[in-house]
Amino acid sequence: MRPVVVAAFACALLLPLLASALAVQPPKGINKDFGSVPDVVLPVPNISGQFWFMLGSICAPVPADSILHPLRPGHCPEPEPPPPPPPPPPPSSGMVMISEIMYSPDGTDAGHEWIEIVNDTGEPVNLLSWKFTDNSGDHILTLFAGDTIVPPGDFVIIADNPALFMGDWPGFAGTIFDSVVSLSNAGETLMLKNGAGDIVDDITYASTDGADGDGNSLHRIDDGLEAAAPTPGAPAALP
Ligand SMILES: [Ca+2]
Ligand SMILES: [Ca+2]
Repeated sequence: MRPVVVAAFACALLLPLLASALAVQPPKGINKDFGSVPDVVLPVPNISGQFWFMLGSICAPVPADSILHPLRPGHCPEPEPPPPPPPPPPPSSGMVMISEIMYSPDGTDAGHEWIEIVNDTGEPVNLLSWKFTDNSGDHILTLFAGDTIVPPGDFVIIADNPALFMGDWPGFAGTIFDSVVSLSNAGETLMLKNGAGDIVDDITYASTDGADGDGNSLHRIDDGLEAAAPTPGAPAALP
């Protein structure tokens, strides 16, 4: 007879006798990690008081950190169902778009023009390698302050001259990119292009939209533009 079989018989025959001799009540369950259904469940203590149990012909110890479950005779508890998967992230509901245009500041235009863009995608967007495009071509974005990764809902500024922008708006504490922002006071089409060169957004403005040198800027409202007081880094505050 093979040693394993001999051991199984020894467990099956001797350990119940030992349990009876020591008058120790068997536990009411077995470790949940032993998920298979045994024909025989026979908890018995060994000499040191450690519990063992029978799974068919296998004599196995109950781990010290086991969790005992109520057990019907001869059956293991059903394994716990896996936890439900986490809910999917909210779908992208919007886009990265130009949200505000300061094309004709009150006073000198040169160096004081800027645009604002908003990440309305619901996910962080990295603007590294993106470009701002106007009628004079593509313009690279150079990070001046903040981070190229824009959290969902955040606004960032693309300024022609970040130092002058900060002089005009000293309370601004967000991300600023330096680029070429020299916008026609008559109007033109502005675009954002991602790192692959795809056009992510485009908007066409005209002086007839307003905000031509009167201190206001143009705010993106739905698919249109509306003149109102500038709000760099914040949503439009329309009257
Ligand atoms: Ca201008
Ligand atoms: Ca704004």
